[in-house]
Amino acid sequence: MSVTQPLPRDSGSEPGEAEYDVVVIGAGFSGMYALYKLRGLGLRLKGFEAGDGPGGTWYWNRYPGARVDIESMIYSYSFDEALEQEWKWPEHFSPQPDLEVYANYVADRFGIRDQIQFETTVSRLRFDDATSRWHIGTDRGDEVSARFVIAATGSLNATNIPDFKGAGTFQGQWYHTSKWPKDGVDFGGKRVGIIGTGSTGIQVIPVVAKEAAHLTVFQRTANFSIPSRNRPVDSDYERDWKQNYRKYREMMKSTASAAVLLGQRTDRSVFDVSDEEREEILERAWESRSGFKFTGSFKDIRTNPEANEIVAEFVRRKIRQTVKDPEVAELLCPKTHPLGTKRLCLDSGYYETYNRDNVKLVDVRASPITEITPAGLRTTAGEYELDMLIYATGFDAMTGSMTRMNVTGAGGLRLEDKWANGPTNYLGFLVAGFPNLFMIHGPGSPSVLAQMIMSAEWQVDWLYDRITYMLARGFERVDTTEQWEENWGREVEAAADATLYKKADSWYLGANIPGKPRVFMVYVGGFDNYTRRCTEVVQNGYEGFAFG
Ligand code: NA7
Repeated sequence: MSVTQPLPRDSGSEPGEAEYDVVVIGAGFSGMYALYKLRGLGLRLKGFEAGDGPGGTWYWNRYPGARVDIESMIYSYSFDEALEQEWKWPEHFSPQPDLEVYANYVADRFGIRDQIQFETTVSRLRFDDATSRWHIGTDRGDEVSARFVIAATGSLNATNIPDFKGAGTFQGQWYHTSKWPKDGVDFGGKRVGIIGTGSTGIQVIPVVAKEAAHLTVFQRTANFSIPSRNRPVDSDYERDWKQNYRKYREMMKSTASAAVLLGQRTDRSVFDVSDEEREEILERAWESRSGFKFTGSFKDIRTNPEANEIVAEFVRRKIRQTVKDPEVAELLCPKTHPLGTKRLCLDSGYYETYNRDNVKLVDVRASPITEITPAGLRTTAGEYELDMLIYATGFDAMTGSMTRMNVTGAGGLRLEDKWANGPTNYLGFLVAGFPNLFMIHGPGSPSVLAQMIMSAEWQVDWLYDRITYMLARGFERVDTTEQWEENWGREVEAAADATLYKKADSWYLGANIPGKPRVFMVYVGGFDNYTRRCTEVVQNGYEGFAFG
């Protein structure tokens, strides 16, 4: 599409500032695609990325065992057919290095790398009401201005390191999984401690256990995990995908997860079948090689507590069968939240790891961590001596990457203040009082609950159309109102209320960060419904948008 009215040059930048039309923050899969797509508008684009390479999540999370939990033929870009055909994924569920290689390949293949300034963290964003421009400062002293800012900053980017007493006193090595050293870490001969048994902990624990002299796992909440049954991609499977990519991508768009293809939405209830039949269905799903399809076995797993409990008990039986020590097995059986209300984990030999002689599981729910000591870690039950401590303690999810940028909107409104009681926005894209600032995978969007590459492509395409619309009509700014934020907030809340999600103290709710407001931050109504709603509001004459 051609732009009829290019943005005027000299449009309100301050002296010394480099002037752009669009600044994209973050060079993960969303940010890279935004830079690629918006090129078509002939605008002056600039990308900033804190890392020294592209990939976002798959740049930062280079801990051993890091692996995507959606099949790679699905979890990959769809915007370029030649890319789909020429790329070869070695494994069904790609490990981090393969995803990083892919990100680098895409950055070079499409000339995106040159648009990005790496090793640069955006530290300040200020909107100027008079000129409708954003002024952007970085930790390297850059001062630039832009009409539009696209925050492709990731849902899980701001690390959470719990504020344990004595944390600075530890004499050994320590790491957070999402800021893992590029040169790797040698666990040989070490007594390692890992705090956290979320998706990350469950991936890193089996690998560390094999290499370390001893591993102590500090578990506060047992999580549900199912075997990924990862394997090399075989040629028949690959051929089928490559021959049918267009059809499959279209099918993905009409699903809740933008991912799973066949048989995803079933009408079958847990209670529609006999006990034997149910066991057989679950057993097949457990043995199958399709990851999250396990929770798609019945329609009511996510919504009905009794149905959920029956399936949860199936998983607990599997844990008890796998883990030889009954006490350890019982500790590993999740009992604090329904299955799937925290991210279901896909593992490679997680439960089996607890059968090793060099692995100890410590229950820090019963005996909480009281302090980090020079020699290790102390709980109310005693001290554990360690040479190395790994924090697999997650993220200040959804909001942290935004608020840590010091964002000031119209009239001096600070995003941190605006979101003091939880993030508000319209459609996950726009925050009232912060014109021309667009979020990809923002709070209130499907973000982590839909396949994030397709979801990002869809959101960027949608933004492209909105920016095109504005340029064609000479609009300089777009904002929304608190009323529309409230309306959207109610839709997000209602979607969550229709499920069991709120029954878990998850990061979806901000419950993992002490003091963070308890607001459900992910739109769980499904990618299909989300995209339909976003399309509808445009068709209804741009409901909720204030152009100026
Ligand atoms: P998660 O899922 O937030 O897991 C963090 C883990 O760290 C979890 O087991 C927490 O226990 C534990 N944790 C956090 N703080 C503490 C303290 N203070 N004491 C003890 N244990 C603690 O992060 P991940 O990185 O594993 O996964 C994030 C997402 O990445 C995942 O959902 C996928 O979408 C991919 P808790 O459960 O809070 O009791």
